Amino acid sequence: MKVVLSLGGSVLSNESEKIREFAKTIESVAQQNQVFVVVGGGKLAREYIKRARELGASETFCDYIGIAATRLNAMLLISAIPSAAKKVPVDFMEAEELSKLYRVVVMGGTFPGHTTDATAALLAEFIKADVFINATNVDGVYSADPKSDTSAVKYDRLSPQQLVEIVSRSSAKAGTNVVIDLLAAKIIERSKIKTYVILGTPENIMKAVKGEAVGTVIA
Ligand code: U5P
Repeated sequence: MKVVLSLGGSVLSNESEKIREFAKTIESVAQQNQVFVVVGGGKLAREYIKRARELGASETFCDYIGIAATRLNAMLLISAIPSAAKKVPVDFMEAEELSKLYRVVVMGGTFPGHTTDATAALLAEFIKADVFINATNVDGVYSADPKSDTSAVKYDRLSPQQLVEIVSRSSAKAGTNVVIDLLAAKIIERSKIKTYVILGTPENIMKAVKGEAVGTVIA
């Protein structure tokens, strides 16, 4: 199988032990599958973007700074995965080329205007992935933001169309922390990629790879 894993920067955290656990999981998945990992920018990206904005940078330039942070995080994860390509691909074609030589390819962002959710969905579309796993800091897709709305219900299963509908609804509110970005949802819809939105833990990643029920499945 070809597996695309989107690992949110918050999931990677700062502890080396946590990163090592994810690295071990990725290596174990890679024994029987081709694995592509897209790493988010996390705290590093947020801090640098905030400061660049204060200093007068345009939003596009801030995106470039965010992309640089995602690539730095990708290099950190690569440090813990001996079988991964050392090079961080800058686009999907390069990622595919590298995957012919390595079982694990780790990358960050590509171009401005979206988050690594969308990068990962586009990569999944490009390489015709069998499954796209979005490992984040929420345990699935909810009817509303579960952190601010206690009546929010979690969906175990959604169609791609339902996902687009939910994401467009929540992203209309300023400051809402969306579980997956709208562009990613649209890509999932147009290419019908089997997608899992899971709380990012090594155990949950293994479950999703095995096709077990975990988080929200979009199919
Ligand atoms: N970013 C992009 N394009 C990408 C990936 C990331 O512009 O392909 C920028 C965005 O500003 C994003 C930030 O918010 O880097 C960090 O990525 P993420 O952790 O939000 O996914």
